[in-house]
Amino acid sequence: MKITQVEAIPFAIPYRKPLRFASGEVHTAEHVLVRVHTDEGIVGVAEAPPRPFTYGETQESIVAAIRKLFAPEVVGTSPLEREVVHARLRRTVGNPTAKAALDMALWDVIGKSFGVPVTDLLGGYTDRMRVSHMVGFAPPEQMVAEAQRMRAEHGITTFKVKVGRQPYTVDVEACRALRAGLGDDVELYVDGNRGWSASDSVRALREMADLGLTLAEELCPADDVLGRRWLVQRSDIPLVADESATRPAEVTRELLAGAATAISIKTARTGFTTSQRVLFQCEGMGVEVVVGNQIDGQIGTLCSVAFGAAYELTSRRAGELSNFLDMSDDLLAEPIRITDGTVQVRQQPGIGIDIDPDKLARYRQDT
Ligand code: MUC
Ligand code: MG
Repeated sequence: MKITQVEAIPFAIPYRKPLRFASGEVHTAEHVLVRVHTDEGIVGVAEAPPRPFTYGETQESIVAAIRKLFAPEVVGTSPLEREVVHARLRRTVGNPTAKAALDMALWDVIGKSFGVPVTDLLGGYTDRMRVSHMVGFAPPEQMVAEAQRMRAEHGITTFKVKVGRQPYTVDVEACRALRAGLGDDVELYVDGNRGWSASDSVRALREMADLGLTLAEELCPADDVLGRRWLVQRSDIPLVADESATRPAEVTRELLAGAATAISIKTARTGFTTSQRVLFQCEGMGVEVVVGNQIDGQIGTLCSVAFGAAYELTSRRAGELSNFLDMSDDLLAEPIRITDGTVQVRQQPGIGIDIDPDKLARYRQDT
């Protein structure tokens, strides 16, 4: 089987409610649908979310990188030659979400050609993931109301709270309101998106010590090299590297530097092939992981579920899989359902992404 064509289709779907966090905000999902066609008529699908505040990519740059650089490199290869494909993609630096979407679309082709779900090809550990919901910046009472609604409507009991504002006490108050409003039987953890200094972070964690937080993600910038080590030494909970650990070498650097003690794995930036490498690195070093959210739509969420459910280590913690709920619509023919706080792996060959052609026609921006 040979790859015959790679499509990069820009589309835009507004959010009903924007997600706000310390490094930016998202009002519209301006993503890129990636489709890999083969000479056997199998089509693999995934999506790339531009996140300029994290990777420098834009929707236009992703489309250009795929059309001009990556498609010519992969057309003519077999979808099974993943090492060949990746060696060629590595000739171009950066562009993580463009490369990741292409990688996942290849795995979708492979799953479809063997007639098995990608989760089973990857590791086949389980058929579902528990869901963690990210709560963005808003007045505390709105943050509490959102979390309560997620619990009541979807059974979600794990919440990642966005922090990193100035002064840090604004976020301490929001976390306090969430604990008071939700009670002790929910899991709460925080993500600063690099918004605080190391000293703010230490003070904030001390002031929230009674809230039972389980993780603290990317509280201060990766370039605060000694500050991050100092913070790790003063924290009672794992410090998760996200934006500072976007590829295997960065994971190694952060962990060996003592600057982080857990890793966020995002299929949106490392696809399935490189996410596997990051996962096995963490497993080998005895480091916990979280399946993170790149503010994914439903296509990206199905990719995270397919990967997260494949392994024991990624299934231990709830994955961040619910923020598509704030989008006004999506491209899937069959929307994802979150029930009892879990999302099921689609039991069909590949990742299980069936695109609704009418929705694609409505939201695509290249026609
Ligand atoms: C997250 O975990 O940080 C916001 C910025 C980003 O890079 O990803 C999202 C969620
Ligand atoms: Mg994060």
